[in-house]
Amino acid sequence: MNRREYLKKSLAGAALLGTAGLSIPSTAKAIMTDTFDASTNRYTLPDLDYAYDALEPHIDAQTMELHHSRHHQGYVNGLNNALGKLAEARDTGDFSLVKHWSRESTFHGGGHFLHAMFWKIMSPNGGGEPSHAGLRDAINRDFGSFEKFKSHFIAASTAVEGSGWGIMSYEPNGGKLVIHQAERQSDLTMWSTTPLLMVDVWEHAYYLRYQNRRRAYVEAFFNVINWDEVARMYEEAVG
Ligand code: MN3
Repeated sequence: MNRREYLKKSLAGAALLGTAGLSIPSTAKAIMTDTFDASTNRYTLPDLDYAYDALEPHIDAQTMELHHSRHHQGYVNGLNNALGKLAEARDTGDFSLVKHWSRESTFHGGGHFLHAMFWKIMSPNGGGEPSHAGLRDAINRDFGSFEKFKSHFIAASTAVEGSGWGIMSYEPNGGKLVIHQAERQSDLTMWSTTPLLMVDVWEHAYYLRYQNRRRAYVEAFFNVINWDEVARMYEEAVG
């Protein structure tokens, strides 16, 4: 996709966001669909909507160029590589490295998604406070005031242990904005996903019946999956 097409799609996504209020998932979906090239089955690095020096003096041009062209590209490559290795494992039936490639796909997938969104939520014309009434009201409601939100966000972002992110998210079940931290990209969540199917693998979920045989428990779990409910949630997530 060239820059013009990407911009057009981004603008369409922004229009959608306007009608849906705080519809962060639609932005996430646009990122993950716009950067996926179905013809090669690979994710691609999205163009920025502005020049590398456009965020000066707040973020310098060299940092932006290295961050986008080297670091983000590295996550895109890592994600494609991991997804390829997992496809290979499905073909050969050799899942001996599934833990490694699952970690890699989550780490790099989280990195790709968060960086693509990071570029989108910055602008040379940014700063100040939100003018969108719905977002302003939600921040006031959920954090007390814009100033309190800002203090909280800065404190949480500054205090991330090691590498990671400070994040404000929409928590769709409670319908609230939340601030949280991510260590590394993702430990171990991929932020663009809406959970549809999950199995509790804490020992408390299976130890009495299966002792340390977690795999037998997960295999047995497939006998009790309510696929009708999974399908209903899938329809909701797809919209
Ligand atoms: Mn980064």
